[in-house]
Amino acid sequence: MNEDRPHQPSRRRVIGTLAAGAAGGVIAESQLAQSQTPPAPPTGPRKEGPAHKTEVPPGQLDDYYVFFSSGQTGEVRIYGLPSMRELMRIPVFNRDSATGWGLTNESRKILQEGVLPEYRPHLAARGGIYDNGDLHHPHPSFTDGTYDGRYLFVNDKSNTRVARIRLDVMRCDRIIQLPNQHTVHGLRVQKYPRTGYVFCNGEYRVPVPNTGAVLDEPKKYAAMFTAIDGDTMKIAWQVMVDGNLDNVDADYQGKYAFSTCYNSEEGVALPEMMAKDQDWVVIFNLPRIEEAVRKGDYKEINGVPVINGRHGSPYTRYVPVPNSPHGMNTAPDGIHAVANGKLSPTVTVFDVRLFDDLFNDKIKPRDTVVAEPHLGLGPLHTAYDGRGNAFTTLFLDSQVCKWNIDLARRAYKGEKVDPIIQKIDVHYQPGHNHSSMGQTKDADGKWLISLNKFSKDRFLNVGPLKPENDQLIDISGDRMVLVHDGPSFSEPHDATIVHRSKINPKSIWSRDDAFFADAVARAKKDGVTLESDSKVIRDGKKVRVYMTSSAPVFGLTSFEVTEGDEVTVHVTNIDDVEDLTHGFCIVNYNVQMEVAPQATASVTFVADKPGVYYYYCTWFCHAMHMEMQGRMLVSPAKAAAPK
Ligand code: RUQ
Ligand code: CUA
Repeated sequence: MNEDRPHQPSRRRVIGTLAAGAAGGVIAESQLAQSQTPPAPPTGPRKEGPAHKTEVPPGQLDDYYVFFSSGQTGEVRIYGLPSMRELMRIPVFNRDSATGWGLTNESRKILQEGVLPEYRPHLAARGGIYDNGDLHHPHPSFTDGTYDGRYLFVNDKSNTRVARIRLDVMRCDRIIQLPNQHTVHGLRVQKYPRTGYVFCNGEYRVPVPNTGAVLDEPKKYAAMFTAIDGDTMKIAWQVMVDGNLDNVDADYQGKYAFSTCYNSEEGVALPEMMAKDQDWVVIFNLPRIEEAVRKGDYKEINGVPVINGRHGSPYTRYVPVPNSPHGMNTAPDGIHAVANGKLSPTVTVFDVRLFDDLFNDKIKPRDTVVAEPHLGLGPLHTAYDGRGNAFTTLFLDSQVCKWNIDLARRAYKGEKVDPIIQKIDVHYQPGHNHSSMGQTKDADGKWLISLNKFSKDRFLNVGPLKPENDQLIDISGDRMVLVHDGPSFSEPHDATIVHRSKINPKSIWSRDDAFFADAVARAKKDGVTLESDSKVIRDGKKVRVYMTSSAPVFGLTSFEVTEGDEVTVHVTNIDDVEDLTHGFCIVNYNVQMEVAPQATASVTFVADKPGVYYYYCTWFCHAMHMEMQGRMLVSPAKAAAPK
């Protein structure tokens, strides 16, 4: 064991360190021997120890899952916390060579169905699929105020889409594109009684409908607030608002959602958007909106009930807030919600219990504000520890500010108290932050991640394009302590930290999974049993190739098709050993897919070039993995047609 640890400190240094730290200063030989030969790390859940807090020794597991968005990369990344090791990537709006996301029939169907009919002709030349996405906000589904392990919902700002990821298999199963709306920026979910609604903010204002009849007349544009039913992934309703919509959150009572607006001026150029020093938060009254849908108080546009939520409507209230506010964050106490001032050094604290009175016109909009502490420059997002403290990122100051909500309320009433507890430098320019379980009523106040947009000098220089820096901060004590720098590729925009007890993924696929139900149905029509048959079915110019994969062989060592055939290859991984994934790639044919244990994956292409083309396994599965191969023989079209 010792030969694995060449950098072990010398015996003398160990004695010195231990002696300095020990109360009595007397170190027994047996203790010393123990310190030099640590026991083999146990497997299983991580135990709290005196070692460095982020260290998760080999063989031990992290305490939390972190779901990172990846911004313009368009995927979701799963990290373990506190180690901050990347565990997995889930392709969503991007293309992914490893898994074949965007190449397989199963993924293409999801991506194609996620395009509105009006945009399908526009994408026809690209196979009906968007190639890019801008994934900002990953939010898991709730039941009763905390995560329930069913789904993760994510937005695509760039093509106005929302995707759902199944947390049992960590794979995207549905995508929808929203009509009447231009971008989805803020995305959060209903926390109570369950999700329920997925709330989606339209950031840019456009003509509704956007047909070209209205062009350069910004006063005629509108932004839309959309509620998707997370169970069906259908749009429940939309609310047309004044101004625009940036970020959103919801209460713990299931009554209200609220969004920040940075463009109350309704401008289309920067000076216009910044003209006023106050914008607003718009509050949506969910029961009233549902009532409007029932009663028919809406206009149907592109098949969606659109409710008028502009100033003066019974469905919304607009609360003035300084100045171009950005993040919107509900506290785990179920009482407070914070709008982050961005261009104002303040955050605005609401007491959501006052919203009933506001909607009944018993109080004025600003009466719902119970604190507005001055924190520093560029407040963007706020996280919570569940003990009454809040942590706000200060973009311009490159700091995280810890402050106390109760002290802020007292200061707002005129008491001479300072709500600020501590400021810590982060590196550099933080956007989002997120605390462990902090967006649920189970906030546990242990960890905070600060997602910093710039890393500058923190890492080895990798050229003009630098990584970003996700810093881990220990918030379990009275003071914040920075414990880890985490470089990452563009752009971990936001993250959600979920305790591992909330999520329970499968280790191998179930054969009846809906993800490959289409392939199962096709096989059935062809009289093929996917789990045992390897055969070729010819149906005119269409050829369906079925084969199993079992380390280290494919069910077919070759198959023959004719130039011009439309070929669909189905591979079923009949290995049922955990982690025994196969891949299927055809050389020079733009075909590649991953087939995890007990999964079926399929891909369709035209065999348009005659010759011999090897297919091979791309996931290292066996000592004979290199030999896991076969040949596709494509005969020239002329030879196949007898004269
Ligand atoms: S917003 S950096 Cu796209 Cu998440 Cu605040
Ligand atoms: Cu199968 Cu490598």
